Amino acid sequence: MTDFRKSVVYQIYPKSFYDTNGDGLGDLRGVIEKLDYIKELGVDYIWLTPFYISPQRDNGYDIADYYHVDPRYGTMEDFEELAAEAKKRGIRLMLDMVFNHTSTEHEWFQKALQGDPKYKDYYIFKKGKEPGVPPTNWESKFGGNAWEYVEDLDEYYLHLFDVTQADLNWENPQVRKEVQEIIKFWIGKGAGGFRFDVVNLISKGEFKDDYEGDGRRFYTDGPKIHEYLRELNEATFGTDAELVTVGEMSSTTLENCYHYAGEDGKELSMVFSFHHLKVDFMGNEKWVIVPFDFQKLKDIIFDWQVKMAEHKAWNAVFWCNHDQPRVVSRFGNVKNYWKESAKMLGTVVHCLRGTPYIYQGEELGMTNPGFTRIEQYKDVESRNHFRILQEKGLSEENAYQILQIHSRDNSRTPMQWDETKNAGFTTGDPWIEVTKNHSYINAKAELEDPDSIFQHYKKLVQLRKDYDIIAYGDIEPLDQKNPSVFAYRRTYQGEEMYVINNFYGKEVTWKADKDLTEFCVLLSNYQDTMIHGNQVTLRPYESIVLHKK
Ligand code: TEU
Ligand code: CA
Repeated sequence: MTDFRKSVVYQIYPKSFYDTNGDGLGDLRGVIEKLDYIKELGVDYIWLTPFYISPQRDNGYDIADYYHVDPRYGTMEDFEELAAEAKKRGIRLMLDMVFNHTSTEHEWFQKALQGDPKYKDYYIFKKGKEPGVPPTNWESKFGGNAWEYVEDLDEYYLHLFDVTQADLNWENPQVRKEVQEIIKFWIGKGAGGFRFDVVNLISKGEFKDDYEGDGRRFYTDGPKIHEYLRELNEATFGTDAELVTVGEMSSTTLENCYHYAGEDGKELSMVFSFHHLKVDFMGNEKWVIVPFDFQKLKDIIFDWQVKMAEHKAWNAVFWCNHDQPRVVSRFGNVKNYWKESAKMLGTVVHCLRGTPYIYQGEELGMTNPGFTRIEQYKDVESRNHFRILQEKGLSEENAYQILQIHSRDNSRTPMQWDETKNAGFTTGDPWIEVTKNHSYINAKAELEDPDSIFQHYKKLVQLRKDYDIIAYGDIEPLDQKNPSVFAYRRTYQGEEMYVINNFYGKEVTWKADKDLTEFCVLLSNYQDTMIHGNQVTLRPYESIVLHKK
């Protein structure tokens, strides 16, 4: 049996991965063609973001038909071939399930709009507080009020995301039944697991105005969330221990995650939480420019590491996904220490307690593209906020600076396969521009270079397989207040591991509580190490993993 604690997951955003028919959009056949590349990295699972029928307002997170492959991505035969070819290589597919909302083009919503009472109750329709005033003052995560008025019905429907993403009514048992059927269908098609999109938002609490925030307190980790997850688990994936699940938990709490990802397996295998990726926000406000808070980053990661372990609950650990800027641009140093900092960041995450996720291109050290024109941005959230920021009085230049740092498109540029035009992603015109640095940041070059970021990630994946201490060991933060070093110790059955990382570009000497010369160096990002007794001198972004039996 594959143990998800010893596994590593590789996330693929098919639209930007590899295009096989020259239409500028990546496709499922593109994933099939690149399976050997993924195999080379050594990962166990691929998480595929949505490829179902969708108008693509939110790149597939707006699903109009859960049972069919969008022709832009291929056919059901392509999916089946992909599942079979992956299996041959010992790789399993985790499918992305979006059940907080559907596209407004979904048949259910279309029937609801026509006033069909059965389907109206699939969604959350409410009367306005008074003519012209939405039911609550909640804000959509993509900007503006979260309710949309439908004249024919004289009612509003809830959309926590885009106006074309209508929230489903999980209170309705019929909706929960539909969801179960969809999951069973994909298990039948060979899914090896699931990632559940914003799944902690499905249980809406009271519909009240929020005078202190944007409304999230009323629907995040809502009153029936654990009940719904247990029901789903029992009715579908819970019957097969081989199926691994991860829930995307928006603005969640540790207390809830102990249950979402508890050892009893009654809900999910593990959770994504995002608090550690808000350290360059102002509170919950992401559309600002502030330097990242290193102390906060460590405090949050360690808090989650230690407390989830105490409660025997399991984390997904990650820096990157299709909603986050590239980590080497965010916390590393692309200009002077691109390679060193990308490797260091990989090590920090992969030696933690939890299942690591690698987002396509992260293993190459791909960077933010630095777009300078709004036409280059495709993401609905980025485009909305570009407008909203200027409505608030920011200059266009300022709005661009913010997008360059925070836009979700930073991670959605095409995968950089080689140095040729369009980075070898497509022979046509790519749907989103390729980042210019593909002349040297690309898979072909890094597969050939024994010292590349790719090779470092490959070693990290292998280390988790070779050393049980990484998968099963306890974790203890070290020198947590150190202003530039991110260090921790893992322990397991008498074995010890030190993971010591310089997070900055200045040399620093770090003192351990014991003699480090007795340890073996398992991995580092320099040719040698400077260890003397219990002291280690760390060069810019130096990262060392030490082990003792
Ligand atoms: O994202 C959920 C989510 O709330 C964020 O990641 C969001 O994109 C960000 O906080 C906005 O600042 C999931 C998907 O990963 C994302 O791609 C979808 O757009 C979203 O749900 C809606 O389905
Ligand atoms: Ca294509």
